[in-house]
Amino acid sequence: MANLILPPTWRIPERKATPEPLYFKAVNRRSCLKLFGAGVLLASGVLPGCTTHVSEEEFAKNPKNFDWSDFDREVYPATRYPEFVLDRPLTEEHIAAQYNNFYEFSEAKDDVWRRVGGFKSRPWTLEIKGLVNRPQQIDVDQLLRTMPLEERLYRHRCVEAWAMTVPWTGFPLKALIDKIEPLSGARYIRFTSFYSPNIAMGQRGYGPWPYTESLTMEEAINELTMLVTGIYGHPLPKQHGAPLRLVTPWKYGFKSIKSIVSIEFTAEPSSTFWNTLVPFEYGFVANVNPQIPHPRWSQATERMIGTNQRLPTLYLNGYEQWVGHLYT
Ligand SMILES: Nc1nc2c(c(=O)[nH]1)N[C@H]1C(S)=C(S)[C@@H](COP(=O)(O)O)O[C@H]1N2
Ligand SMILES: [Mo]
Repeated sequence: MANLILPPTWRIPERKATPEPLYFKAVNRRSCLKLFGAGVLLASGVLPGCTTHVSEEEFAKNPKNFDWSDFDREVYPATRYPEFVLDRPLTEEHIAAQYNNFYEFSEAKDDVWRRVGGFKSRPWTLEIKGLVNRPQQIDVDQLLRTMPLEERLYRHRCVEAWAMTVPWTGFPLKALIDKIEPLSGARYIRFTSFYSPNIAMGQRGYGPWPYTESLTMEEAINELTMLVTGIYGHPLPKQHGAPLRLVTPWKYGFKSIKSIVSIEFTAEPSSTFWNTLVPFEYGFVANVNPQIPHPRWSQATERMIGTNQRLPTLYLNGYEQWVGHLYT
């Protein structure tokens, strides 16, 4: 799928050489053929359909994308938190699960889900460090036992101008922050993703790896900010950032760092992956704002994945009522 987030100078040459629509078809056809085998495809006449997506049933049969623990199976689905209602339909699960940004595994959005099989998301330890009273290492199952899991329907807006609406399961980051008692000097939080270049081939390419992100403390304790462990009523599949990722729905999607291994409380803002790699295109704050165009495209509208419907982009992605006061 088109790699927008990187400027043209970073794109791999073969992709630039082929006009985009042709490239899409070629990739999808190749992947489809791999998945089903050419014979079945031709016999069933499914081939033209392969320019879009594999079926939901086929997706569910891909067990390597799930490392669920026994405890996981007990806690889902979590109760839906009614406060967050959507102005648009939910994105279908198999659509969201096959269109991902996860540069550790692929630059192409439509094949991340096929490349995460070798990644182990369990057992998983989250390290909490820096300016806190209770630095600690927590096993993710243990964390799930102690945090108030709930489901929320959120909009998600990528900086590349595609969007989706999904039911996340997780807990407010504030619930964790309250337990670990940050020191008064802690003004920012730095999140770090895993580093396994043997499994995540993308980490052999341009960096700075591992992927990092950062929020101010005010943003981190806002009730919208979630640490997410599940989606569509079950634990996260790996392509969505299992076993634990951030979700800040009023910011562009690149802030919502996946597969987090550490949370560090700091006095100063820290460097982040995209801001370091392409500082002139991706800022630290990264709030959704239709009036501030990206240097290479407009942010005034967004394309819903699945339906391709074009919708106007809202200031703070429609979450002004919750977070508007942080930016006046
Ligand atoms: N570790 C890591 N986290 C990441 C990314 C990434 O490449 N690596 N991509 C980000 C971007 S640009 C987006 S839009 C979202 C996509 O989340 P999704 O694939 O679950 O829709 O993840 C974000 N978190
Ligand atoms: Mo993104």
